[in-house]
Amino acid sequence: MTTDTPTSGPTPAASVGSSATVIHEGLPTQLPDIDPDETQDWIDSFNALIDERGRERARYVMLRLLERARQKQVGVPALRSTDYINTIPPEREPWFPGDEETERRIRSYIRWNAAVTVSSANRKGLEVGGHIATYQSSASLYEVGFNHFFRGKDHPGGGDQLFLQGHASPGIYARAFLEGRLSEQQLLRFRQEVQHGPGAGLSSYPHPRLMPEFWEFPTVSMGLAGINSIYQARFNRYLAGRGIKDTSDQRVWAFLGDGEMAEPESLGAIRVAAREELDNLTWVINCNLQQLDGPVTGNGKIIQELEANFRGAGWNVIKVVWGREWDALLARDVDGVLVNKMNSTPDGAFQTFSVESGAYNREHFFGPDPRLRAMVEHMSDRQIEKLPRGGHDYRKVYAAFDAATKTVGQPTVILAHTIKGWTIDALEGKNATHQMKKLTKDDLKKFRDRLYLPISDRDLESAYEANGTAPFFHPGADSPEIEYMLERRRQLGGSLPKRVNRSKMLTLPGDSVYAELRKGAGNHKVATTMAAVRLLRDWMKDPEIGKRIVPIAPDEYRTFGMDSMFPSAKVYDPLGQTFESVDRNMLLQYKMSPQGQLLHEGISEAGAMASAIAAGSSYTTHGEQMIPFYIFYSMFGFQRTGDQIWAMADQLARGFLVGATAGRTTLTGEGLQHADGHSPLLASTNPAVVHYDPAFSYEVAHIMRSGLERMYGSTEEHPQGEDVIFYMTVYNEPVPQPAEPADLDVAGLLKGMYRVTEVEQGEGPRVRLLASGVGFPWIDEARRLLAEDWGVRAETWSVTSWNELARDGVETGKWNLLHPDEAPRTAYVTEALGDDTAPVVAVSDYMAAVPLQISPWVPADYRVLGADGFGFADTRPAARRFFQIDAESVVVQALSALAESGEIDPARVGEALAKYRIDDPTAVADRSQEGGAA
Ligand SMILES: Cc1ncc(C[n+]2csc(CCOP(=O)(O)OP(=O)(O)O)c2C)c(N)n1
Ligand SMILES: [Mg+2]
Repeated sequence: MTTDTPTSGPTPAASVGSSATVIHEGLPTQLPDIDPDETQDWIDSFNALIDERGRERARYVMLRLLERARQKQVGVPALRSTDYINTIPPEREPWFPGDEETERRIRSYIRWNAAVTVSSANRKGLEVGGHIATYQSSASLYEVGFNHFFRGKDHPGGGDQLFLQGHASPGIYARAFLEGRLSEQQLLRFRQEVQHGPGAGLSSYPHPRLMPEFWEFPTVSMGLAGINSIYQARFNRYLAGRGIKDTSDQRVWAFLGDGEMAEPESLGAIRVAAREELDNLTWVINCNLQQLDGPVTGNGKIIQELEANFRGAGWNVIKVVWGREWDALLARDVDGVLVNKMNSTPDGAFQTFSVESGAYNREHFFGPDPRLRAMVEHMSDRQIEKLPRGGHDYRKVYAAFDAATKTVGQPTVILAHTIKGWTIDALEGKNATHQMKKLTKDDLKKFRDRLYLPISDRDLESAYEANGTAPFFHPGADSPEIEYMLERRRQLGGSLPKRVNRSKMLTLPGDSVYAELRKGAGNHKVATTMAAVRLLRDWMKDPEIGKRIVPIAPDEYRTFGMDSMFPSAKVYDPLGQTFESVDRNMLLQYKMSPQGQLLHEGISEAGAMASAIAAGSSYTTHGEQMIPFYIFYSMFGFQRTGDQIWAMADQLARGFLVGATAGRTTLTGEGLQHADGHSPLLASTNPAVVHYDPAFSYEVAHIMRSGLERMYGSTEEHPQGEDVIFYMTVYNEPVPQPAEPADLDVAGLLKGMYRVTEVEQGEGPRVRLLASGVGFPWIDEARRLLAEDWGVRAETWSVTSWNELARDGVETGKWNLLHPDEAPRTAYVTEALGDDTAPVVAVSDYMAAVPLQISPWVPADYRVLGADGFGFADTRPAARRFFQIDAESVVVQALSALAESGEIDPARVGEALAKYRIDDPTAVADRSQEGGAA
């Protein structure tokens, strides 16, 4: 339990691990009253207290009783919200070990340089935007962290992990400038990452991909820092549980905005952090009561609302609402009028009070109640105006951070009340701060005065005339301030943020592990999902990489045939298994363990993605290569968590995303919401994602092997592995699995297409049929029908990746554009299909746009069939007939192409249509299917 926060946290009886954990708001009234007279005495005396001393006093006594009950370990339910005051009372604040005045000066320099960075990025003719006000509200929060708490990469414990508010980046750059990590020129090139050459500019927000030695965690998509930080902290525990790394002395810090808390991903996983007792996690929410264009909850109180949410979820909550100047006032508040005013003033009003004068505050905040007015009679208007919010009081913030790091058994959230744009008069508390990106000469002068900076009017004006901005300020590398801040960072393990890659590459398994899949399945039909899981299981037995694999699934392990891993690999749970499982007598019983390898995420694709990101970036965040293998319903991958996959790419995380039950017609019976006809297209939009859609188990083997080699192996071009993510779509439909052909074109397979069957010798028209994934059997059948019924010879191609083929085409075009004097290159599709003129018909279980991606490079008549439109529930044959993607539809499409080119009599197309009735799904009503259940 917390030592410094007497009014926070659940009661000891409700601590995790005890049976009372599940009681959230229980009242003991259902217990039989064993002494009604005694109970009545207590109630009577409480009534008397209210009658004689009033409700305020009664409330006070009740709160004291609750506090006492907690101290005495009586399990009363926790309060969900407390008064609108600091959680840590002044008498419990710890000694502050720093030099407050030096740290104030450092903060001033950083504030100044941060604002000038943004302002100069908006000088005339450049105008690339930026946020000024956010960092000004959170400067104290960050600086307490940097000077006293955040441990760097060289700290013996391994260092802390920082998720920073993305649009506070100017402040983080400004600190790095003072520390000598960034130059003035780089600050001037904020948000200009290309025009000055590679690496010369600074990225707008924390983008590890763009600044790979600086930023570690991308955060600016609101909400993702919340959920990702929780799963990062959990993954740190997992690494320790698995015996891979001691992470016990590492802390995850996440800085978030109060507006950002409205994103479902912000609050959606907080119960996970509480349930798993993540006391290695601290959130700092910068409660400036504003988002971009207005108040967060003008009529409400965001700090109170968040407090209730977090307390209800089981977090330790520390509110830092008021600066020290309020302490004396609160100490005199014997009637509770001040607290009452604080409790009942809505955020919108506080925002107004923050921009108005002392006189206005005296009149409207203190004024209406004579007792309140009297409380500030001794103060000048100026003093009243200067009464600060808690998040700007360095010592109060220090006390909160200190308490957070000493809290055991719970994650902590610090709710810091701040003012947006604090210290810049032109911005403070205004709704339109986001629009103001540039400071005028006057604004800058006032700002300088407020920060007590030794910059002369002349210097300021001449810089302004020269480039529309102010000069940066650096006190000199040997100034006491810089020496102080550098010394603090040395003590704490080096500068932050910083990204390092200290991992060792892995020795990867050799041929033998792939032999099984390459053998095929003889007469059996096997789904590609089963093939992938089979190989995964064999990988997990490998002495080198086995323990580094992190299987992840949101609830669906059984669906994907992975329940066989339960008894051996076990499900990770920090508490182990405290109960006898219902299936304990079964072979494949559910088994939990603190050393468990499987991450079983509940029904949270967002949580599963956050785990995949943590595992996939472990090579850099922990120096330990881990291999996430995240398997999910393909519909709920890119469609639902695409933004997280984008962040995964930004974080340079690697790993396998496996869209199982892929396709619009394979997941028979599930229908519209489940039937994925487009995830390859969504995947194509992420530049780091390499998508494959294998048809055969031997293709699965080559693709998974290539993924391992590219991401976890060392090559000349990528000695530390490639920053890509493998996305593989696999199906639950059993299909024939031929053995790998002896002369398999592996290079073609990995580039995206290779020929499976050659056209037969002989006379007559020819077509070429292309299919991916589960569509291959359709073209195989079409080939037979074309030959038997229509005398048309067809060759078949397996397209393993429409996306990679299209990318190659685009890149080839660009290369040719830039090299007019050299022999033009040929796109791989064009090269593979050669100068043959036979028409090409493509089909897949996705919308037509997926195969259409390659059309510019197909050197012949190109026809595409696709599953366009919403899915529905029915058998596979019915669905395929409905979309016109089955074998018969391929035949009609092929004939139609041949008729148009004059190769066959056009009447034959009508004949085929009449024969197959491809426009009529009822024609397949009695056709059976196998292996339907998902
Ligand atoms: C998902 C997403 N939506 C919108 C934005 C645009 N955006 C950037 S900052 C911001 C306001 C953030 O407000 P808050 O979280 O309160 O942070 P503050 O600047 O007040 O500290 C918004 C909406 C974004 N970055 N991400
Ligand atoms: Mg805000």
